[in-house]
Amino acid sequence: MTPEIRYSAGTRYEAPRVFPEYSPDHEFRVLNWEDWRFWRDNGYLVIRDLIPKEQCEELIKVTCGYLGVERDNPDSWYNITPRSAEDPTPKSIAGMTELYHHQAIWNNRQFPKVYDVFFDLWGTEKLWTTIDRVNMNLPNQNGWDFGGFLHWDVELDQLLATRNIQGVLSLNDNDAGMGGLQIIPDLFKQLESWLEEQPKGRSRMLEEKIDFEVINVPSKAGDLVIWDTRMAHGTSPNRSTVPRFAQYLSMCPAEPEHAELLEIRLESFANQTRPEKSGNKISGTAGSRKESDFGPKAELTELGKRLLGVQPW
Ligand SMILES: O=C(O)CCC(=O)C(=O)O
Repeated sequence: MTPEIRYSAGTRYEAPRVFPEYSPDHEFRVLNWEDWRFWRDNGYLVIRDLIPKEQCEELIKVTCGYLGVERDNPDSWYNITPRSAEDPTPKSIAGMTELYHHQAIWNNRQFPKVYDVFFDLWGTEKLWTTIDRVNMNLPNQNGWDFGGFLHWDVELDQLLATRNIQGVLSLNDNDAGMGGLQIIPDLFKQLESWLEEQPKGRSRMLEEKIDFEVINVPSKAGDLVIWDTRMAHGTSPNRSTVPRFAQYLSMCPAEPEHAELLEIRLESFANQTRPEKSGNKISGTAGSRKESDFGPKAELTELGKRLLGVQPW
């Protein structure tokens, strides 16, 4: 039986893909050879100052507006109960906020320098953006207690064959301990032998203590942090007094020949909803708040239309 195709953020993480091979004299658009080497050796990379601070600030404002909270008023942050199956509020305990299509989100996706970074990473011009959400990860205080999580987004039996890039754009400065991305680079480097020791069918959630160091990746507003999908990763607890704001953002080779996926993407944009097919097991539950009640459909540039798929490459 062919396994069911799984989609995440409007893309297919397990699609058969290859990373390009470059030589030191390769002409990158944004990255350089040292970045490239670091990325391939360590499975993650921080790309500094990619998005102007004003665009980050705008999206923080939009996120707070959508959630009905005031950025500088801690009393207002904890009014939304974390999403559950019985109560599909627009935000999870980890801060995952069900907002996908606001103009401020698309402005970051269709920002040409972001596209140029992913052109460098994939070595092809024909890219699609992920259609992913934003995050407001609250400080653990006032009884709010988020312990963080670590996981992979693909099943472990598919992991070694997967070539995919995930990414998160920091909207505010994110020092270690402020609830940002956490990863395990040493496990990434020894993944094959570690997997050999795992029981068949083990979960892709990493809940037990392991011998590898878990690191936080500090970043500044406007930095994009990318990681290889084979990297165990997740959101860390916020032990500061300031919320962490971020937008999940990545790109991958376009798959217009995949009619079902293209339809999911176009419908998601047209209806201002999360990209999904019924039965998708990866994403969380939908928020109760509708994006279409919150703002008009985003205007796309020529690049944005191609990154969505409404305009072919
Ligand atoms: O909050 C983060 O930076 C990590 C998010 C994450 O685990 C994911 O996108 O799969």
